[in-house]
Amino acid sequence: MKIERITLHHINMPLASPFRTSRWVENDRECVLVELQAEGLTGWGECVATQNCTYSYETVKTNWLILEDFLLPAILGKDLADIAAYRAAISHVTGHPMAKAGLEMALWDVFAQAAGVSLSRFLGGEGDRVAVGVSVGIQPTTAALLEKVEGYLAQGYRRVKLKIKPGRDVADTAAVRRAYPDLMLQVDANSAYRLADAEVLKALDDLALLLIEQPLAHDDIFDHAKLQAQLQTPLCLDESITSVDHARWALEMDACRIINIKPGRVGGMFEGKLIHDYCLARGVPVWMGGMLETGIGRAANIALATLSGFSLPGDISASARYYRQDLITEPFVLNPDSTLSVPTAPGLGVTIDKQRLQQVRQRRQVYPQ
Ligand code: OSB
Ligand code: MG
Repeated sequence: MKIERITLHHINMPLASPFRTSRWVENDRECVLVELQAEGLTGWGECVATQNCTYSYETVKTNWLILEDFLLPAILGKDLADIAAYRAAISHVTGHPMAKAGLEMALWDVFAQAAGVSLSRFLGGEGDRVAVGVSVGIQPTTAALLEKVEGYLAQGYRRVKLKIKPGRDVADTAAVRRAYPDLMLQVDANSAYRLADAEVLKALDDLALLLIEQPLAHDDIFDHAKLQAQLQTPLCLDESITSVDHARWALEMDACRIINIKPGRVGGMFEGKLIHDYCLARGVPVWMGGMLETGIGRAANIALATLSGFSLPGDISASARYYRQDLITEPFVLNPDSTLSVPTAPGLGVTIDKQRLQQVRQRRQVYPQ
């Protein structure tokens, strides 16, 4: 596949409501989109970094810089046989998984289109729906949280993830558990705790949670192993797993018992599939994480989540949970069984709303310049 032309778009989409985690707030989704032209086909990709280095060190501007200076020059004008050839062409670039993943997504889209199949089938996935849940940000009060959760349950979500932080953890989670004894419930701390906080986290053991996500630092597998030894509830790592090697290290150390896979965090769907395959072989459950993606990144996440090892519901909610107006002509809607339908058209299977793209675009650059 001859890579002829790549256009970067810097966009900023207002979120329907602010999303508050333990350490930062997202008010809008600012990100880089990749539009790639090859042999008459157009592929789209989305880099998941936001404007601030909060979740990881990458930002919208570092994504743009790494793409412009290193990744695009490595493939423009080249003939790439497959995704493995792309990985080989950029193997000299250290780090910056989100920049790499955005470009890789556009290539997956093009290769699947060339094969005439949906991205789900191209990746080896099966089924026409994926089980999903909703990630609920930290609310001003416990009462507000209960109201928010009730609203999502009324919409049909059957799995809820609560963001927690010190001081807004056990009581909030216990209140939701009391209101919904059978709800599939889990929490995500985004690295807000230290190992010394183990006593607080142990109190969560009584709340029948599916998992506790990333309580400790983003670069710490060691203390997570010490923490897991003190807990009944499975730990799930998000930020700490950026490659299949990290997954292996974490599982061998018993630093977690479940893994959240985000293609953007691990450098793309290829690496995400490696983690999936590794965990499936070991009997370790995985689930699809989310980064408040637009319809483009959401379509990719849904496709990867059709692999058989994704046994827990993903953070892949309907478009309306994030945006009043998405970037695609047919937004994702929640099915009554708390699933989203898998696009069936070749490639990502979504159509970009060009008018919406123009409204939210801050900058556009075509390569080669
Ligand atoms: O830690 O999983 C996270 C959103 C942005 C950054 C990090 C995280 C999240 C979410 C939302 O929890 C998941 C989603 O619905 O996209
Ligand atoms: Mg997380």
